[in-house]
Amino acid sequence: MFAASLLSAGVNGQTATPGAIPGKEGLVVLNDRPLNAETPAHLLDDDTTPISRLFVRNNGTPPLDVDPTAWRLSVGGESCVRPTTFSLAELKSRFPHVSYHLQMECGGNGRAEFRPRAPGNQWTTGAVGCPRWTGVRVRDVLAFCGVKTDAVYLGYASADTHLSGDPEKRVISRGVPLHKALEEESLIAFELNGEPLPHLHGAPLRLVCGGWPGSVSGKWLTELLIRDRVHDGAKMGGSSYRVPCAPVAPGTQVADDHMCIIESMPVKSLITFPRSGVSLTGGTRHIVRGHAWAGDQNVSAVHVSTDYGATWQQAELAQPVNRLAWQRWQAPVVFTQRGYHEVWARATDTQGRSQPMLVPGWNPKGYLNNAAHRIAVAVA
Ligand SMILES: Nc1nc2c(c(=O)[nH]1)N[C@H]1C(S)=C(S)[C@@H](COP(=O)(O)O)O[C@H]1N2
Ligand SMILES: [Mo]
Repeated sequence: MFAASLLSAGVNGQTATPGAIPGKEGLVVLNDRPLNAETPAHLLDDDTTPISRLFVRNNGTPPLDVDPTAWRLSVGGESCVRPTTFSLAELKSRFPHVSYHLQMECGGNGRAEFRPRAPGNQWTTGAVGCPRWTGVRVRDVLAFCGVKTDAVYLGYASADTHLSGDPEKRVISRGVPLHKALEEESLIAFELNGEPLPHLHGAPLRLVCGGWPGSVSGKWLTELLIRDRVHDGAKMGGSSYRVPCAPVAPGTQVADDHMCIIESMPVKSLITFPRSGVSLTGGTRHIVRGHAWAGDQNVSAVHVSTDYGATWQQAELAQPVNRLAWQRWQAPVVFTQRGYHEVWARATDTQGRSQPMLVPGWNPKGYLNNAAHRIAVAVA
């Protein structure tokens, strides 16, 4: 085990509580009220993240007794021409069904590494996944309901309840600018990997806008609001899912009006094979592999180093299966010396921006840590 040397490099040293969440094998529970759990890097090796390995991020208490036949989605807001309420059956029968692999990463993934410490779930590397979502396009539904020319934003409302139990308080009600909502991959999803959406992931309906912080993808979706202003629901203001508009020194208190909403997520990658801490034989080729993603952009290159960044080799990189899906990379490595080695991976997006080696821009809530991932291996 190399936990001591890689404590800051991911969930590598941590152990999962077996069976802590039914159906979620090997996830590490960070909080049980509300439930939040992340996935160790080596369990994210699949091209399509299985439901059993998809992280869980709840801000409140999921709704009880969800009856899909009684579920309603209402579309309205001041910039909606024809406010309409749909049953699940109406949504499914009225609009074409589409499926996309969409990567979803929590804005706070990597928070555990910020110093001074940022409050909130101490995610290491595992609040990310790329499953296959099926649903109807947001834009088809909005076209049906009519969008006024002054519309700028789409907000959501959900059926989960506030931890305080106060029914007046909304847990979270965020959204995206209209241009993001109208992309062909933005979905109102009812299936995950070909199965009905599981309860923990927002059954029976959720919004999915890939490449942006997971918080824009509202679960247990009850309402869409076509807004003539930036949506002002719960967790749109203050320091929630926002970062200083201009960089600040670590530990600075930042006034609300100097905070800006996070949009597309930055370029990032994971090493998903081998698992950190394994023993490998020296002198032979080993394939190191993982995934890389870059918000609204594609990844243009991934580089791997086994000598602490002194030299880098370019990995083989696959195209995404569709826009906003993560991309598989792999590289052969040979260790000629015995002992302790690290493998580092670093991705670059199509605009030439690479992952930093160290934690980037401190911010009050610890968002957007896209530092390079590293693992350790023992060479015998
Ligand atoms: N209604 C509702 N939607 C929500 C949340 C929530 O707490 N309530 N959490 C958001 C956040 S912060 C993230 S990262 C993703 C997590 O989705 P998952 O739990 O399906 O992985 O859901 C988003 N949608
Ligand atoms: Mo999140």
